[in-house]
Amino acid sequence: KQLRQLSTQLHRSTERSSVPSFDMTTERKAFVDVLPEVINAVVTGPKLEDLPQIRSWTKKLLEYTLGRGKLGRGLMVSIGYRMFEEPENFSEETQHEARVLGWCSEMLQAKILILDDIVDGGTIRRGQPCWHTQPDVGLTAINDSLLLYQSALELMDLYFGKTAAYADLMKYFNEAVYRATMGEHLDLWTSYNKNKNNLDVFNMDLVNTIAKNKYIYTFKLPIFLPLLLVKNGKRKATEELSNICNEFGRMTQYQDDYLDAYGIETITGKTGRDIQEGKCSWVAATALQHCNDAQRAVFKEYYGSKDPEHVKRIKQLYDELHLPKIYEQCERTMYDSLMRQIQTLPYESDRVFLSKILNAKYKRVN
Ligand code: DMA
Ligand code: MG
Ligand code: MG
Ligand code: MG
Repeated sequence: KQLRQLSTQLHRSTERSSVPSFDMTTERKAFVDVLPEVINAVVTGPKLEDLPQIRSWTKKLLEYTLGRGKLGRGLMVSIGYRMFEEPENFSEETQHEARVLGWCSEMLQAKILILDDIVDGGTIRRGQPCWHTQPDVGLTAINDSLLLYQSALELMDLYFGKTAAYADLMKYFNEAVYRATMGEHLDLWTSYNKNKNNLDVFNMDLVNTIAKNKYIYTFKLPIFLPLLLVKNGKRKATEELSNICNEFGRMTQYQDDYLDAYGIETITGKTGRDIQEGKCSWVAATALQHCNDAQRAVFKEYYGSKDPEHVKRIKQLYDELHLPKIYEQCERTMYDSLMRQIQTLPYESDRVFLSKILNAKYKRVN
């Protein structure tokens, strides 16, 4: 324990005195302003030179799927660079590259969401019809999802292909995609609809395993990416930071699941489908922890049905079990525990950065 204290003191004595500040509105605008350059770089890329049809289709695809997101991942990359870098090493050129990289992580998110909406039967995303429901798209959306992701990889090749960070960039993206794909697999294959009446696997452990995999690309990726652009960034890419990212992912999944049942569609920009699809969500697993036998029978009978009356009955059960109150307490506990973990990080600017993310996510409604 003494050694740990000593090492923390040593770290703190070497940390810089001033924490870089940023204004969210300004940073968001600067980030959004890079999008036309990013789209242009993709469609004027060498591989599309003789393919005008693909050029215009890709442009349409990128504009439609990137335009209306919350941009949380992209902003984490761009703000992460500013916050993780020592002021004397900061450069506007690298800040610009961080924004491009931020858009690559937004493209990965858009790729995942196109597929997720197909397999989950989604219809509305970010307040507009899902890409696959567009009249001229349909199941070609599967190929578009790949096109979108390959565009992100191409972009990274164009901007970072000759840099020392390139191999690690690829490694991080590959890991994130692999994990998200495994998370999606578990999410789909453990649904109640696929295992009717078998609630053995429907528990919080499964919710957490799904979350851990699904959300690597949401926190670990955009928080570790800027460390590849920071001078000596690797020394900050610690296991402690990785654990914090996992906890962020868990909290985000619980929130996403809660908002699926209790969110307001015009605010979340999507339609809740977890009850209909029989997902092993935080809400379902928590409900089962609190059910008596009669309530469990109701769950067994009506969960995983598309009949609106059945969905209503499940939501009524959630209300009877006071899910909103349980959620509020659970979110608070996770917030406190994450804040404590963040305060153990050795650099003040990192603590400030991660606390800001946490405060922005806490009690989110979309
Ligand atoms: C999909 O989970 C998310 C990832 C990370 C693959 P989800 O289906 O619960 O997302 P959403 O509620 O946005 O459809
Ligand atoms: Mg899904
Ligand atoms: Mg979904
Ligand atoms: Mg969801």
